[in-house]
Amino acid sequence: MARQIMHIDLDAFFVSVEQALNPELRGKPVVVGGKPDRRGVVASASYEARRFGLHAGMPLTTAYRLCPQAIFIEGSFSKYRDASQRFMTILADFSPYLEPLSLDEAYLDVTGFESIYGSIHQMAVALKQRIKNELGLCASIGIASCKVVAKIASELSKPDGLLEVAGGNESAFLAPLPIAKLPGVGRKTERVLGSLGIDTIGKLSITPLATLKSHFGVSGEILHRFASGIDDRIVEPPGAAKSISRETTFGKDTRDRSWLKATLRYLGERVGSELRQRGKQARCVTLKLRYADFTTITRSYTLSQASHTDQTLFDTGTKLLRKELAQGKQPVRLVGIGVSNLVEPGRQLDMLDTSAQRLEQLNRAIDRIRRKYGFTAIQTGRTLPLKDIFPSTDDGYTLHTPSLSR
Ligand code: TTP
Ligand code: MG
Repeated sequence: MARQIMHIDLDAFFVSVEQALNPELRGKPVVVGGKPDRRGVVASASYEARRFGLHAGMPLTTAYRLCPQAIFIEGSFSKYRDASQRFMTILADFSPYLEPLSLDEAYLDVTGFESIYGSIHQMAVALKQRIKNELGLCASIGIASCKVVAKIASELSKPDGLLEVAGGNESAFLAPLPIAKLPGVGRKTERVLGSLGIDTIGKLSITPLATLKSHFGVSGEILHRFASGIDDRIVEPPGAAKSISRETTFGKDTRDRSWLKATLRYLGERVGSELRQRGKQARCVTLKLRYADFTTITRSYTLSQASHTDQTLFDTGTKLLRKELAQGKQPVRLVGIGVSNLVEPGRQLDMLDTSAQRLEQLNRAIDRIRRKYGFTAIQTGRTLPLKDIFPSTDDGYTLHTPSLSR
């Protein structure tokens, strides 16, 4: 079933909270950030102030020069935090699949909710209405089949907007937009794309992948996917993925290292694919072993650089395994591998060397094949021993005990 995702962002958030509390400020150019003689910058500008060219990040002195009649407010964070909490509580009333992104912004997975509200559009209308009634704030909402399109839609619809991009229309919707509208395209990327003659998302989407990869490494692939309206990141409630792990108990206790490694590799690939699916990288890898006498140990290793490749998980897992088995304990009953300390991918443009890029591309390619043809459609040499032992389904091997996850 096609997904339905909403991106909700409050309009001129800090300013609007002030205006909701103080009617005198309504309909006027208002700036939150501080008095104009201060060295700070504009945190939020009302839409009336934006008509004078004011925007977030602008020095207050410049803002004053452009619009001396604006009302400049210091602002107080506790008010905004309270409003944010009430905002998120309202969203959670509409769908439990809520992923807050910042104080005034969240994704909501509303797939299937049309049966309750008549349509997703009507659901969004009801949501905006409640935010207006209870908080006195305006929300802009984008609705689409994936996060990136929903986010762009909500921004385009501002202020007080509601924009739905019908499934199938994603690329047509994105095509005419300037590339700067694409999340992840900062000034630097925009400049490089500009030098290649790419100024719209449409042009970006028809640029050969190889060209983008040669300039941006793996980020080039993400740019390309986003530009085509392809984004399979899920809406992830906070805390849902503090860690990801897979473990299994053997049919018979074992000391066989190649067998242990094959299982570790397989479980690591399961963890890796979920990690990439969630769009995260891990800083910590943990090996779990249970011995024949049920003693259970975990050993963790913190990576110097967060990663989400199967290779890193396996290399780190086997390093921990080798160290542990060197102690010559009993046969192993259970093996597991997990990742924690999950982070958003870093600024990859700066950091990636070519071998890391190749690995990452390989992982993406494997993920694509597996999404299409099933998990065991493609296998690494390491996991081959499992092939003769376990039956496989589209979802992977049926291990002796299910590979538990959290
Ligand atoms: P935004 O949603 O980016 O901005 P906004 O809500 O003021 O305006 P709109 O969404 O209608 O374009 O950020 C939300 C709040 O975060 C904003 O009200 C103030 C704060 N903020 C800063 O403190 N500094 C900044 O540079 C930005 C962009 C936002
Ligand atoms: Mg906002």
